Amino acid sequence: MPVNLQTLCQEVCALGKEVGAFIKQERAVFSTERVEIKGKHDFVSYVDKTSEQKLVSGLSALLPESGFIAEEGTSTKKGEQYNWIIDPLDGTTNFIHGVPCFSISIALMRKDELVMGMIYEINADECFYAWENSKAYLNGQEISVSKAPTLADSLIATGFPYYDYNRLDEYMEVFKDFMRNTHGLRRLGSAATDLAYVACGRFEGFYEYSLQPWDVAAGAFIVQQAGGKVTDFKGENNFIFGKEIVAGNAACFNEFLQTIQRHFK
Ligand code: 2AM
Ligand code: CA
Repeated sequence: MPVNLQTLCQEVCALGKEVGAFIKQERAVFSTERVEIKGKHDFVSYVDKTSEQKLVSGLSALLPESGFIAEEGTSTKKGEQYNWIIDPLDGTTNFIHGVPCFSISIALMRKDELVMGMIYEINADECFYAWENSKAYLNGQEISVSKAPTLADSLIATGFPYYDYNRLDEYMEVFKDFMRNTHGLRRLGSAATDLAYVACGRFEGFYEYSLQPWDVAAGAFIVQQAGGKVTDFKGENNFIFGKEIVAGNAACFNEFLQTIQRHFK
């Protein structure tokens, strides 16, 4: 039977909100003693892992033949046609410190193509989503990227490098350039939320390197469906697995990308 992506997307939103309620409830009783260290600056807790288990079991029930690319490795099942790319908690450092910006991010790929994205920002109860050939939505309202025509009219989001410091000098040059020539920069600490904010026009652009597929897949798709553009730093399409992403509104995307390329050679 063909998959009805619109219905599936509604079910994914409901699942995201349900797991989001669990994360919110755990945040209220969370203690930093429960944090495990995956690597330098790399934290995870039972909240990330339990949330991922809930998502994997819920998504498997919705689409039994599907496989997973999931941050905490709950399932490594590969789907022949459909694979979910999921981050059960994007913005773990914020979660641990009680800073209210963290999201659940779920994308669906059919073969090599993104066909659905859902980001649920838990604190503001904001659910961003889109499916193949749809518009993009925030809590039932259609959204679109901003129409700001130039970088000078733009608010730009980024994430700071947390490893691969070899590229830090280039990163800082881009940062200085945007500091001088835009409305300013923001660093929320959740790439999924940054991308959702580009999709609904709060930010004109977002760029970061060293991100993983589960940080960006859903958000990149929602930005595209909201009329925005997404590439890697070369201006090409390898932004899900290529660990570099530039996303922005259509109007000033070229200026945005050129600024990044001037420094990241
Ligand atoms: P995470 O919270 O799921 O780990 C912020 O720059 C982005 O980078 C977030 O989407 C965050 O996702 C990701 N990230 C991954 N590992 C990180 C780390 N060790 N420190 C900061 N951000 C990290
Ligand atoms: Ca995560």
